[in-house]
Formats: sequence, C-alpha cells, structure tokens
Amino acid sequence: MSQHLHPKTQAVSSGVSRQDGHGGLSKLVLTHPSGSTAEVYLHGAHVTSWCDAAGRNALWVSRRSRWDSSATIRGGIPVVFPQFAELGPLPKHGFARTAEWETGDSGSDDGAVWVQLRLGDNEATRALWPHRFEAELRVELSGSLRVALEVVNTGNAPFEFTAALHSYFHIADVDEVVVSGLEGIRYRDKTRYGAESVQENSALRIRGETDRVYAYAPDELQVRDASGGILLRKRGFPDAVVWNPGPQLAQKLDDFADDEFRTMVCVEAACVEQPVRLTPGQRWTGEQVLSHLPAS
Ligand code: TA6
Repeated sequence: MSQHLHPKTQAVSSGVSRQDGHGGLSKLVLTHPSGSTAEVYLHGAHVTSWCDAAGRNALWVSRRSRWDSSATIRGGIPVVFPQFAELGPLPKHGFARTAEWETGDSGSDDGAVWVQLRLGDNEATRALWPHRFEAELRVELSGSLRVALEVVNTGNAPFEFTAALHSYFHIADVDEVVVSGLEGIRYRDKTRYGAESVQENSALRIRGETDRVYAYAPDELQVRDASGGILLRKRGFPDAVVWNPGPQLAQKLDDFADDEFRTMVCVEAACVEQPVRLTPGQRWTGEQVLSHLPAS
C-alpha cells in the first residue's frame, strides 16, 4: 500500500501517516473517513491543523512561524507544560512546546482516528525541572477534535506544574469575533500588570491587546462570528486564557506578521490559578474538545 503514497509519507496505522512537514520536521497526519484531517508535529506535540473536508483549517498558524527545532511553532495548539507563561523560573510556557516528543500508539476505532505522543523526563528536562514524569498527548479526530494531555509522576517526590493547550483559532475579523462563556468570571489582566477584574455580563469582544487569565471558567466556551465558530469544551483545566496581541505587540513579535492579529484569537484551556500537585504515581488529565458551530 505504501507504494501509492508520496515517497516521504510513511503509513503508521489506519488513517495515520508520518510525513516531512515544514522545515523538515516530522508530522503525523490523521485522515478521517469524512475527509477531515489533523496534523501533529512531533516537535512540541504541536497540533498545527484541523481541517474540514474542504481543507479549511480552523486553527491559525502564522505565515511567519519558524519551523525549526529550537523554536515554538507560532499558532496551532502549543502544549504549555510544566509552567504557564513566566509564572516560575522555567523558560516561558515551559519546555514541552520545544521538546521532541515520541510517537506512541495510534489507530482508528469508534469513528475516530487517534494518535498518542509521549515525552518523558531526560537530562535536558531534569536540568530545568528536577522531576521524573511521563506526559502523553492524545489527539483524536472524529466529527470533533479532542486533545488530551496526561501527566504522571514517575518519581519518588511530589511535584507541581501549570499547563495549557494554547489554542490559536482562525477568525475572519478580530473586530467581529465574540468569545462567550466567560460572563461574570474573575480574571487577571496581564495588559494591566495582572490587575484583577470581572468580565461584565456580556460576551468578550477583542478591543486591542488582550491577555487575560480567567479563573475557574465554565467548561464550555464559544468563539464565534457571523460565519460560524468553535465550541470548546474543556475538562480538567479549570481556567481559561484569552490572548490577542493587538497591533502594537504584533509588530514586536518576529514570528508574527503585523496584520495577523486581525485573523487569530487564542482561547486556551488552562490550569494556572492553582497548580496541579502530583504525588508519586499520581496521574492528571486535562482535555479540550473542539467542534464546529454553524453560521448564525
Ligand atoms: O497565554 C497568553 C500568553 O502568555 C501571552 O502573555 C502571550 O505572551 C502569549 O502567551 C504568547 O506567548 P509566546 O511565548 O508564545 O509568544
């Protein structure tokens, strides 16, 4: 069967192949019988696309993204672990997003095509974060896209971490997009040095740079505009983050084109306010399920 595939395409399991992606980085491509697809780079266990049968990617990726093993891919779903943002001594957003993950099991059953990627502690991670762990990212493509992060403490001392699935969504126009589900929720506003505020009782609209951590946010959020949108259902991640750099910060980011803040918004399932604590042998799972919303 593999003779019918592109020379650099290697069949992994039913509906899953391994291919060379941008910058020669390896990616796993999931193809659902409906024609929808998803791509996951081993670099960072980074989901970069979730396309419908017509090839429309609901995830946003910058045309300026770097695609090399020393950088984070700008867009898609970076895995933030074991530290959210600058909330600790580690490199921003931790090391998982720039680590090389290994391919685990994959397959297709119950109408879903799925892959698992694994990252364990090694000399480089222990130099930054002296803990023994195993992390697994499971990506499951059906009518929806499910992304689940599992972390196990494989050492003999407890540890704590923060984490997020830093999802970048493709939107038609930042002036029109509405993020709902956060009404009345308390948040820290990073654009105001972490000042606390409460979301008013109306859906969030993006007006300039927006960088907020909503504590204990509802598990169902919507990102919508007139052409449709995304329903994000999260579990195990108590918090939610919303980010758009706005025009000024966009200009300062070298892997982000100046005008691209107009067509993206990050809505992230996160665990920030209260770090997860795992004792030896304990396991934690957080997940998000994305589905399409019809045009209103
Ligand atoms: O999750 C929001 C955030 O922490 C913002 O403060 C912003 O910096 C964003 O992540 C992107 O971070 P990055 O390190 O990928 O440029």
